[in-house]
Amino acid sequence: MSVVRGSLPTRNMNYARFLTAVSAARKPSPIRMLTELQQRSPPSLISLAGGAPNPDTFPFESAVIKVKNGPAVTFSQATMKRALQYSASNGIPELLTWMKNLQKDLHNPPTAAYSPEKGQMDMCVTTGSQEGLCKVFEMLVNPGDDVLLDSPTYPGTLAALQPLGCNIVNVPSDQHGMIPAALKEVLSRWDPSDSRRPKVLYTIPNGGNPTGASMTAQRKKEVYELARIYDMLIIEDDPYYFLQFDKPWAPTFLSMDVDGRIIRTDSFSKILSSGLRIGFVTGPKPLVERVVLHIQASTMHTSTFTQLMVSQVLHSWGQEGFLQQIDRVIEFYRKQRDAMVSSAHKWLTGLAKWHAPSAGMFLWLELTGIRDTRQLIVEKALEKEVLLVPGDVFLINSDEPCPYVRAAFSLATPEQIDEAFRRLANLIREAA
Ligand code: 09M
Repeated sequence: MSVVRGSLPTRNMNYARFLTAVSAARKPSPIRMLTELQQRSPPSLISLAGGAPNPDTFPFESAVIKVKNGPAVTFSQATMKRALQYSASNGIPELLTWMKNLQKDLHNPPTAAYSPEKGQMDMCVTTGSQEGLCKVFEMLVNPGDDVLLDSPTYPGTLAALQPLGCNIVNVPSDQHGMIPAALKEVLSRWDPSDSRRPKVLYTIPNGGNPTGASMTAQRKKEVYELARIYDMLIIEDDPYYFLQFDKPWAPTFLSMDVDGRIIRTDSFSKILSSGLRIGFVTGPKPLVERVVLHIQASTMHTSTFTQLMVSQVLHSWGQEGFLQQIDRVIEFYRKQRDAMVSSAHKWLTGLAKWHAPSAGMFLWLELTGIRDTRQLIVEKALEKEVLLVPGDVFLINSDEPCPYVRAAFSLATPEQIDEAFRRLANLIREAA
């Protein structure tokens, strides 16, 4: 054991300890193994082994997709054949390599230099980060397990977790996300050697959905140290990482990961396209491999077409061009945020409370004098022609009353946002 960066010596992780029986039982596809054998053989080999269809029979021939800030994406006939064909379950190699380089440049994860069994950083492509999250939870969570997260949280996470029959334990949070002292308090229910202690902690570290909260580097360090003491994995769900309005961006959990206990989900949904469905899981190789085996048995892989399209744009931009795209997106959302916050001041002062978010696309409003916003939104808001998400959908127990609503500043124009808050103010005045 050697002492690196943190206060505890680095641990040899026992990844098998974290796997559900279902995940541990996954085996590589025998046909895929033959394909790999074939790739290592001389071209004189005649293979009748592959079960892929013949792309010459497909109707699509070639494509040119114009790009706003750079050369067009062009699929020649040969590229189109590849785009229309099955591909590797972990993602197409050129996209994976590009992303691994980006991940190393942005986060400099200590695990990049580790051996595979010790938790070397690995990545796979997923069909949006939602697929990655869902498969990560299914890999790790057994019925009856305690899973830690800071609620209110993203309903997609609750939807993936709750059917697994786990017990979701809330860790208190504020406008800077999960509170380390509160986590310590929650964890004090267990002994660090208790076999029933929680194995998994989930959080959205930047521009939290729905709260807009972003964690400071100090908080992340403290949470990471607690995860080390209790030997937990941290799922860092960070789709709003690239939507941080202020630079330098806060260091990520991945950047602190001396043990190989961080599973990070990234998403291109907020920066390149949500409909293309491109996300990434980054984590220790023994765990990423399990996610890939699950992909192999379910979707087989994310659309090759979509991956090639994205990969071509990234390669033509280079990292610099990619970061310029991010800057354009940030500028848009920063203006939107400013517009929403200024309309909130104008119309909602005294009627609601909020913290201006430093990342993401949401403002979390606590409505004054309203115990539960569900009825208000479901019954009265539509009458006034304004729609927000009632806060209870983000709670572990959605039956609890919740005085909050989530307002997204992504799609409405500043004028629409202003009018929406004028209408909301009337609604609150009438209801409170
Ligand atoms: N609302 C998300 N969030 C959302 C939402 C959405 C249709 C999606 C956090 O595209 P992916 O798979 O990379 O994103 C999944 C995801 C993961 N983690 C914290 C997220 O906020 C996406 C889609 C309609 C409404 C939606 O409201 O918040």
